[in-house]
Amino acid sequence: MTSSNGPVLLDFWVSPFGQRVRITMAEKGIENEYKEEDLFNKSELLLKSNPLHKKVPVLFHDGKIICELRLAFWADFSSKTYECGTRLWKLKGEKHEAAKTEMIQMLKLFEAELGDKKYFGGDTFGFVDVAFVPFTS
Ligand SMILES: N[C@@H](CCC(=O)N[C@@H](CS)C(=O)NCC(=O)O)C(=O)O
Repeated sequence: MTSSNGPVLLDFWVSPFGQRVRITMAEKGIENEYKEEDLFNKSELLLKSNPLHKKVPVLFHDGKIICELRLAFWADFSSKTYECGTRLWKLKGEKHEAAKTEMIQMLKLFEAELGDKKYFGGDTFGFVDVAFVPFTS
């Protein structure tokens, strides 16, 4: 997604969330390329790398995309499938149909996030897999 070898931070200068990342990187002495995002005209890079929230900061490193405290976010999102699934089996008619549409959208987001990877974190079974797998039943 980016051509740089080192970490690349996609951010907006005044973002407090971005500043956390910048302060941490500075404290740890990690050099990175900085890309300023225009939040009023969001880039393809932002839309593709954080498709659900479309927010900065996004950190790219070693082919990985890190945003929204990503693993915690996906673990939390997996719990939301339960709430939606509950509506699926409890409700009828239009509300059932709405829950069905929502569930399909959620699963598509999971599918896009998993991509060709074996597990959510890459090659090893991890936190998000443990969080999500029980809900597939
Ligand atoms: N939970 C996110 C929050 C990030 C966030 O809210 N970023 C704001 C900038 S400070 C943003 O990108 N807003 C764009 C929008 O709301 O469209 C994180 O921890 O990174």
